[in-house]
Amino acid sequence: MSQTLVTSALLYANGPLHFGHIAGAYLPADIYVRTLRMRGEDVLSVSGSDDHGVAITIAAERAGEDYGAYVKRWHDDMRATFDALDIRYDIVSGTSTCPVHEETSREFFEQLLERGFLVERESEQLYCVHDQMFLADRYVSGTCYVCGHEAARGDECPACGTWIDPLKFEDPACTVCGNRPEKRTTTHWYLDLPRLRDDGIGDWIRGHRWKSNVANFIANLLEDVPERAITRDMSWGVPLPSFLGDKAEGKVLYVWFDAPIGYISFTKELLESRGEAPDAWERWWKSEDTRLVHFIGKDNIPFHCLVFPSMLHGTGAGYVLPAEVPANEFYNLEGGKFSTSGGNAFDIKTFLGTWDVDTTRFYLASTMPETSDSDFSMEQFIQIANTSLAGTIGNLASRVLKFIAKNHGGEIPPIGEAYAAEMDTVLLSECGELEDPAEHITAFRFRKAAEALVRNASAANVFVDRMAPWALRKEDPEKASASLATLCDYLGWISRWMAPFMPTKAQTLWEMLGCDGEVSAQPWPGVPEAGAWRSLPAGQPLGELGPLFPRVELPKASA
Ligand code: B3M
Ligand code: ZN
Repeated sequence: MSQTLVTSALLYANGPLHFGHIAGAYLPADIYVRTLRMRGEDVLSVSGSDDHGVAITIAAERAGEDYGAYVKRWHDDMRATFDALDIRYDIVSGTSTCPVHEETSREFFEQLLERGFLVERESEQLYCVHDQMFLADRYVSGTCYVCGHEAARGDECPACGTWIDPLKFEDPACTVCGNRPEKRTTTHWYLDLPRLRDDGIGDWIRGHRWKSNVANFIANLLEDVPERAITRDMSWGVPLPSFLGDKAEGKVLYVWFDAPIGYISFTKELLESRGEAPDAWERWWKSEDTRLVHFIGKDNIPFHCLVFPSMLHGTGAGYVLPAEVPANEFYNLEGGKFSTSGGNAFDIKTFLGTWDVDTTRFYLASTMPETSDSDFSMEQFIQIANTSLAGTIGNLASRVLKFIAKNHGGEIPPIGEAYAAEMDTVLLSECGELEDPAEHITAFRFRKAAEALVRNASAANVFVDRMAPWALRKEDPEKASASLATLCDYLGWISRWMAPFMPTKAQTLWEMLGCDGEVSAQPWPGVPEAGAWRSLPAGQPLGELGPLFPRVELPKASA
């Protein structure tokens, strides 16, 4: 039986989550997993924090905090944001705290070394005599030798995106003390990407069906793929295997080497915590039945479509390769980029103090940057909340349920055999085309899925207008009652369609209909088929009614 293993990018424990991350890699994963689960599929979902790397050590040093405490603070903040947004994973762990992460990462190193895919080299690196350390990545800065940008970092130029070789800087400076470093010899291990490409990963990449925006990105990647150093001279990270002896001393794995392995170590941690057998994780990671799906932002494409698959393949240990990498583009804040460091970001927890969580989730899903960059706009947020949610779904629920409360004693009216077929024909084929939102969700078209949900609800509003039960009640009470019973059943479908996007509101609607249990635990309904879709019994008492989606407006005086 097929099973789906879902991962969301491990966020650097170096700042808060913003809506760009959420719309990019976390909310789509959550909606996807909720949908698959309702469809009865076997799913495991994994995420957490990426705790290593120079960006983090530098920031912790500046904050005067020790690395572990600094990372924990941001890790906890990430969890709190997931909770606030109702984004759930089976496990949210961290690469510095997961008890099996070091061992798992070193095993990768050993397997790759053994199979000849790691190359050991002595090379010159920049060394700061003042701070007595080699200057990995961002510990050195200088003028970019490609574009002339003055604040290029040792790993990358923020202006032109070049992967920087810091030895080529004419004016290198230590980021910590500002002094000019000198060159010293040190040993590092390089991942032999050219060999891995020729060993089969190149063919796999060329033969794989990628999402179109991903395909464009990786088309050029293979041509002149370089060897990449996967070790660093620093103390924060995963220490190298001890059998390497002295030359490995004071070195750790490069953050981008150990981070994706976190997906595997977190899976092990989860299954162990559930009391499963020590090798239970292999049922997920080494099974032909697994569909591995990585939710990421576009800046992580090379690592998830080339480097990590190369590592998985290179171990020879039978790991699955990703089936889908639904990478999203960037999500901008009314035109500007969401950036934690640049300060141009909403604090999500503060935002949710004012605005409803499910409305926020729905808005983000409706504007997700699936195929091109998109914008978060407060004006559009209000508009979608008031038209799609309050105006369409909320209005439907309220006009139907209030009417029943008032005129039918608050109980679901009987359908009456005489009218059932006619009601089906009118609602299911004459009021608009109904679509199964899951068809879009499983194809990673979340915006279309959100539209389908609203369109399905609009069809019911058309049906209400056509039946006009308030008028029909006098001429043909039985037919009026049949139309209301039909609408109640249909609202039951809407609440199930809503559940992956808006779990709390879906549950509220479910309870308004007087239904028991969790709506998210109901089977996914698909689209209704005439004659075979009703389930609510006549006479079922409605639950407590209230506005499902109150209208919203921007505060008048916003300072
Ligand atoms: N931490 C980059 C990022 O947060 C990196 C992702 C790792 S995924 C294994 O965007
Ligand atoms: Zn220095």
